[in-house]
Amino acid sequence: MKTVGFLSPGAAATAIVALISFLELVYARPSPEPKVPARVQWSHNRGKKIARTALRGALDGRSYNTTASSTCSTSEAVSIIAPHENIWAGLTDAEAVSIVAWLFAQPELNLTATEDAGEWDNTILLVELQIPNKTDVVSHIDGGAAAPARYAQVRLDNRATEDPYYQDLMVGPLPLADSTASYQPLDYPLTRKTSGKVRNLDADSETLSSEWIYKIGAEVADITLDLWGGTAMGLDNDTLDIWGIDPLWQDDGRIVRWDMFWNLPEDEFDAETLLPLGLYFKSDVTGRDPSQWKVEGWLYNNVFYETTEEFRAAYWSGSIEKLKANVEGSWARTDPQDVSLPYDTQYPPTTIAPSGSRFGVDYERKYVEWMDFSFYIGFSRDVGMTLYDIKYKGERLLYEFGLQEALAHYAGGDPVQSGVSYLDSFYGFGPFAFELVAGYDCPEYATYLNSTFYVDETTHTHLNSICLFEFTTDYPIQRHSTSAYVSATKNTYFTVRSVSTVGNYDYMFSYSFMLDGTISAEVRASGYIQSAYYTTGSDFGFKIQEALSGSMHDHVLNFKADFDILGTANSIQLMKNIPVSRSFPWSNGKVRNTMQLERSWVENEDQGRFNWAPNNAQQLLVLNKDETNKWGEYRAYRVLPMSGAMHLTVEDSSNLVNAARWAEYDVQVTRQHDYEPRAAHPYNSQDVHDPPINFAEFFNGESLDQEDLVVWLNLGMHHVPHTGDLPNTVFTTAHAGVQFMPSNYFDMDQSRNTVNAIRINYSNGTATDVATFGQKDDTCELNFTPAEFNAWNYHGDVVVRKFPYDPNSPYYETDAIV
Ligand SMILES: *[C@@H]1O[C@H](CO)[C@@H](O)[C@H](O)[C@H]1NC(C)=O
Ligand SMILES: *[C@@H]1O[C@H](CO)[C@@H](O)[C@H](O)[C@H]1NC(C)=O
Ligand SMILES: *[C@@H]1O[C@H](CO)[C@@H](O)[C@H](O)[C@H]1NC(C)=O
Ligand SMILES: *[C@@H]1O[C@H](CO)[C@@H](O)[C@H](O)[C@H]1NC(C)=O
Ligand SMILES: *[C@@H]1O[C@H](CO)[C@@H](O)[C@H](O)[C@H]1NC(C)=O
Ligand SMILES: *[C@@H]1O[C@H](CO)[C@@H](O)[C@H](O)[C@H]1NC(C)=O
Ligand SMILES: *[C@@H]1O[C@H](CO)[C@@H](O)[C@H](O)[C@H]1NC(C)=O
Ligand SMILES: [Cu+2]
Repeated sequence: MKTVGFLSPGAAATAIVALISFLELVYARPSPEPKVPARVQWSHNRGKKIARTALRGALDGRSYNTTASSTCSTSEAVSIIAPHENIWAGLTDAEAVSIVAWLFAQPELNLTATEDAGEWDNTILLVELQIPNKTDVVSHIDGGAAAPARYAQVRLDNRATEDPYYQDLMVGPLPLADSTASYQPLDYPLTRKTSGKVRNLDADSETLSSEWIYKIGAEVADITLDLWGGTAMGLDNDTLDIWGIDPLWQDDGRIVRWDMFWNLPEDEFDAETLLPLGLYFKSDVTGRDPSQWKVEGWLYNNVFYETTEEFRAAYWSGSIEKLKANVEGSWARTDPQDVSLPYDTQYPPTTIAPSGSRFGVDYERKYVEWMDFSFYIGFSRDVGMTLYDIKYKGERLLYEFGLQEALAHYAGGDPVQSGVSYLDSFYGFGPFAFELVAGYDCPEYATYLNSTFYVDETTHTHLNSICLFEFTTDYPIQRHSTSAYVSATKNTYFTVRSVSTVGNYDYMFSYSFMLDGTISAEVRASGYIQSAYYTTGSDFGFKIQEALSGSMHDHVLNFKADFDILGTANSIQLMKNIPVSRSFPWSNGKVRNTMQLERSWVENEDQGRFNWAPNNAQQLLVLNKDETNKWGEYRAYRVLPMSGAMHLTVEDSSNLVNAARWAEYDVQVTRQHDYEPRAAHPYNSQDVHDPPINFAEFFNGESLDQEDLVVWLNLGMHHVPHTGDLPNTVFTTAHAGVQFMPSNYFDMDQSRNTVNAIRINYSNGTATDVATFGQKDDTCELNFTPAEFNAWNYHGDVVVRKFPYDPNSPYYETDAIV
């Protein structure tokens, strides 16, 4: 039952943004001192308060202060207790320590501590929770069965051999006990059954730099000095760098690289990927013996030279035109420049949370409740944040929702741009989910969580790397005007967000929850583009500087949405708007040109890979055929692309072969199997012909009729960088997203459940009644200080050594790719 209260005519809430815009505050000054608080008066609507039910009592302990002039709350999320353990949370410190020690005690693994290891030693790359099988988790959390046994996933880097390989192992059960602890190859999640092994093409990275790449740089130092006044020889005074394709060419049993020269920026900005120099060389680096590696040619100004001697001879003969270099400048620096916008130095409008956070978090278990939604947060090295057990009004909608892989597939007229197709989980999203910047990445009042990942016998903690917040949009979720009244409802939603900076690019991932029951995932890209030397021509990009081309590329990001709509027996219905010519009993025998609906089912996996229909004409509905609403319609959730629902332009990519078959369609539906938990493996790039996970092999004609289904969705951008990508790509337009919205799932719109709505009756020029439905009615005084963060609290990553275990000497260290 709603309690409805009325405001007297004329009393309206004051817009806080207007007040704050008038505040005189000094920001970002170089001193860690807290600033003097400014105080403003925040008037709440008057009306009757009602009990909040959403947090199931968690908030009931807080009294709503109806006394005027109390201080506005700035509290973090209410601390709550999750209904069950977070089965997907990582290993505890004690578990990680015990596993590392146990691994070192297994003589046949022949492990060397990373600190002491060279290129011919075996090391541990990863110790992480092996995500338990869905089947076991569901029978535990729904069926009351015992909690599934915990195992660790261990990734070894076995380099004490001529044929170096990575190997995935499963170690457990946890806690490790001498009598039961064992390890076994982890290949059930892989389509390739080779005991979890995949070759390591990166085993000799140090030798490759010192004994190969820089030696070649030294061999042509006469030319690089003449062309660009610098060298790339592995010396401190180098002003050039050399790097190239990823994945390496892997055809005909050979491992072939293309590398190129880049200018190193001399200032502190990370602009190297904007400074290509247009000189490329090819080398065959098959095997582990550098004496067998061969330079196979040079490319400069679109002319190919078969040997270094041929290139040098041509160069010094004067027959080669010296091309312009890309050099740093203000165009590549992200600090503000030419600042002269009107009123720009005044504080911009901002949002605040005057009542404090209106949601609950189990900080320890990383469990969240907001309004009628709840979910658990998992975090892994490969993909960063994943959401589990997403429920709405007590029913599970999604068992798992998260990123699987991100591809940046370039193309170009030169072999390096043509050869680059980054599969970013190789680098990992977890290690690069850096601390968020309060007030910029998330609202100042957000609640933050840490995330932890394993590296080199230590655990690193990214402080404040996941943010949780509510936000009220600048538009209502509902409104309607008549000649007698106007009604509107605030659109307040909840977001969980993290940002991973994988090399030059920053990916922002946001999962949001709306009052109507909609869930969305969005990804945005910023950071530095990877650019091309301009001689590649207009087929592959725009010219964006004197000697620079924006290198065209497709970003394709795959998300796993393991729906459980009213149980795990689900089907996919496609419903299309189609044009028809049709006559009706009332149309006098005449055919009318009109439209109608066409429905079909995705029967099996042979039909399970498809693209969104042109003109957005097709709806994808996930439903349980046995569950209908009051009107006999299926209770469904619809998958609705917001923008950037797409697939890879390149067909049967020469770079990727079988390593990213998941990128080939917009939407792909499979039957859920415990042995198909992931669309991609981080080492797919190491063996593109026969990768550990070939997604195409998931499709083997299985029925999709009333089965447990997984929808694999691709989001991304066809990115052709233009001058607006300099110095950085902007989040406003480099954006893609998808919504899962209730479609006949309820008997009516669920956003009617919020009291944050208004109806104003009016007549003959005046408002006659104002209904506010019991919105919070107290007045508080806003202390603006907490709404403005203290940037001096930014820390970077905290590291704790696990082997030997040294919990009492944490230190700060942040590793980025560049
Ligand atoms: C309510 O406001 C009064 C007056 O500002 C204050 O003394 C009291 O502590 C507040 N109570 C709560 C629970 O915030
Ligand atoms: C164990 O690793 C070392 C290098 O750390 C290597 O020299 C040795 O051959 C390896 N032993 C076996 C049995 O593989
Ligand atoms: C870089 O340093 C080396 C010695 O460390 C020196 O021989 C060389 O001339 C220097 N190069 C340049 C470009 O200054
Ligand atoms: C994050 O880690 C820091 C340092 O260990 C700790 O003080 C803080 O309480 C952690 N935050 C959360 C939300 O757990
Ligand atoms: C998970 O499921 C796979 C595939 O059915 C199975 O091979 C594996 O043993 C299961 N893992 C555990 C820990 O039970
Ligand atoms: C005006 O508001 C009151 C109170 O909600 C309602 O009873 C009445 O019907 C409204 N009048 C119109 C014309 O909507
Ligand atoms: C509207 O208001 C005006 C003046 O406020 C009054 O003269 C007029 O009679 C009103 N009309 C109706 C229909 O109530
Ligand atoms: Cu891009």
